[in-house]
Amino acid sequence: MTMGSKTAFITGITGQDGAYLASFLLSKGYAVHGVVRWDSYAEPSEQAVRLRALGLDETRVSLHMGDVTDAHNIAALIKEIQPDEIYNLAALSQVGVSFETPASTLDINAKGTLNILDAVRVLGMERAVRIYQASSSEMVGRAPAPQNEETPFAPCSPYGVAKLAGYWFACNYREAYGMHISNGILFNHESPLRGEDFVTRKITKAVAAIEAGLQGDLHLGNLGSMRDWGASQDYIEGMWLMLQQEDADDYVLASGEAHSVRDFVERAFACIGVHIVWQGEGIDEVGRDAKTNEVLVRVDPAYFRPKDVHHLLGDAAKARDVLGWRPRTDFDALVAEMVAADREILRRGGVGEEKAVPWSMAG
Ligand code: NAP
Ligand code: F7E
Repeated sequence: MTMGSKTAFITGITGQDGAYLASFLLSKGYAVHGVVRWDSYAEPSEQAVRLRALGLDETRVSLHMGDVTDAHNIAALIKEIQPDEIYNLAALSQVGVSFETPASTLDINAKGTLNILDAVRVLGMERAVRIYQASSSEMVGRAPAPQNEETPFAPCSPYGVAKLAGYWFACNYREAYGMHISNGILFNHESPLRGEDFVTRKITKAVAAIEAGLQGDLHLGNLGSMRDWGASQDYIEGMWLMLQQEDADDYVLASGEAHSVRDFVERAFACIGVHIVWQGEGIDEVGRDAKTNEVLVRVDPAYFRPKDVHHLLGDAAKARDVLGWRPRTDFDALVAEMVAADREILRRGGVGEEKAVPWSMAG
């Protein structure tokens, strides 16, 4: 396989996975292009904070103004960039928020996907481009664990429903037009660059703030929820591997281990030497510091979702056998990395968006 002359186009390049993927593809010699949405911040590249955290600026990645919900814009960009590979990572990715904004979630996660696939078809680039579609374990939703590529879909949120539409568009365009499109059915994956309102980052940020005396306690929703958490840096390599196969296909990427939110809290506090003991039930449950008896974790119904997925546990045997993909980071290492990164941010005095990036932990 010849490297060095390929061009990749990443939607969602300013997100967690997009930043790590851009960095990974650059290390493989790709020319990397991405879409950045207009926003009202003073600096045009304000959203590129994660890219900058990995040492990537506009001399290394080409950023184009755009939006996946705008079919004309996306077609024009694909025509201009002439990518060999497209990674469609753009999404409204916060499941809880998707209950508040179901229509725009559908526009971005489903119609946005269709816009990309159809642009490639209309431009006559069906044979020239390989496409990765960021599908999700939220599509299997309430199906019993463990889940794999054969598990019947049962989404539980507007996010899951919209992702499922995107998944089916990808399958349909692959079958109807012979396009090389692969769905990655990815289970939760995290990192120091994770958005701060996902439960893992919310916990690790709070642990660092509580240790520094900047926060009293941590309010969470469903503590019993089970997730299969892996590391973003491992999963983006699986995305790339899917596009290097002769034939397009769909693959689960997962760690194969499930932990509860409660487990994550315990592990994160353990990183700062605090042992959490749980008391009470339901909304009265609290997590106390075993040594001081201080309440550090409380349940807040404000964080309950209208419907939640309770138990995600992925079986990534197909990715292991066909792609040779294996996660390298285990649960304890992931939590430790995220807590260390959030402690480092505070050590450097970071409080605002710009500083809320673990510069020293990245890359
Ligand atoms: P993320 O950090 O939330 O990033 C989402 C990206 O999508 C951001 O760059 C965002 O841009 C961009 N975006 C949103 N709406 C857009 C639009 N209309 N046009 C163009 N770009 C738009 O998500 P992530 O964790 O990196 O996840 C990457 C993808 O994998 C997403 O599709 C997500 O749904 C999917 N996924 C994630 C996980 C996970 O556990 N992380 C698991 C399964 C699937 P702004 O910076 O402008 O907001
Ligand atoms: O929630 C519970 C919450 O928001 C995990 C996205 O990347 O992975 C992610 O979706 C669990 C849920 O991620 C809080 O109810 C408790 O059961 O971190 P999360 P998610 O919903 O699993 C999938 C695979 C994706 O595709 C998505 O894009 O934790 N939980 N208390 C809480 N969750 C949040 N956010 N905040 C809390 O306070």
